[in-house]
Amino acid sequence: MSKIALCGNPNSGKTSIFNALTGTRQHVGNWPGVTVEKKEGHYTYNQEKIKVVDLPGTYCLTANSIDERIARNFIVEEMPDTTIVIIDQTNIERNLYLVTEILEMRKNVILVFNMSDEAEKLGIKIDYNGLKKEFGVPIIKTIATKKEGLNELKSEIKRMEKNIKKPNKIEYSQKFEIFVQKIENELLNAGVKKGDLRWKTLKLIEGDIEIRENINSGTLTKIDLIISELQRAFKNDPGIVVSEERYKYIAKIVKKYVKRPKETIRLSD
Ligand code: GDP
Ligand code: K
Ligand code: MG
Repeated sequence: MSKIALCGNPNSGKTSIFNALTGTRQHVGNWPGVTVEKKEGHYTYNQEKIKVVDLPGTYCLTANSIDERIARNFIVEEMPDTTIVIIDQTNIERNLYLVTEILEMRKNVILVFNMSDEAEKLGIKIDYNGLKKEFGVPIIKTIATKKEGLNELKSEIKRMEKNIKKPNKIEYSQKFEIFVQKIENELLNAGVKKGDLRWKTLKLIEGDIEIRENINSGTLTKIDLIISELQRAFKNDPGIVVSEERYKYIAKIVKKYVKRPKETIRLSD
């Protein structure tokens, strides 16, 4: 049975998508050891059973809160066959932050651009084909509350299963990438899997305690030296540097692929 995970910002429409996919075939429990609600369900497509897990809503995937840790550990450890990110198109910059993190972590990602009705009302126009090429992952437009786009989503999930695909690499500034490269080399020497190098490097720059715990102290010492170099070069807290790099990238692609009336831009400021 293949397994898919739904993640996204709070209020992006995750639960609505989950309900639309699974209907009444769902089970609500708790994540092990914590009182955070865990929703699982399934649906059948072409006689195949697909398991769906609704992850806690998060804006990013640091180890700072229980919700973020649950979502991240599920994505990293349980390795869903497909990871679906639900995006509220009326709040695209903030929603794309999580997208950059997921794209760095996982193969087989589908982006669901939800709230298409609200976006249309606000006059937001998105070049979905452009974004699809930029990210190298499928994009499905939905109105979860009306079940619009759900069949397309199911068929894309099916297609993904047979066609494992890595998203395109997100390139940050050259100045920043030099440090990323150096840390990736240290992690590679320490035996970290190739597919984990980039996201673990960014997490280490953010100071992520859980990732640090799993790296030998010799390697950590070398990495910490590179991070202090970075701090000096950017004259800023390394965690802030990472989020600024992500937002600079997001601003660049939003400028390229999203058109909004001026009033909408002012409202979301
Ligand atoms: P979650 O926090 O990500 O699980 O989001 P929910 O599924 O609970 O949705 C948040 C709110 O947005 C609810 O009031 C939903 O009814 C509403 N909603 C979800 N999807 C859509 C959509 O496509 N269009 C509109 N207009 N509302 C939606
Ligand atoms: K709403
Ligand atoms: Mg929910």
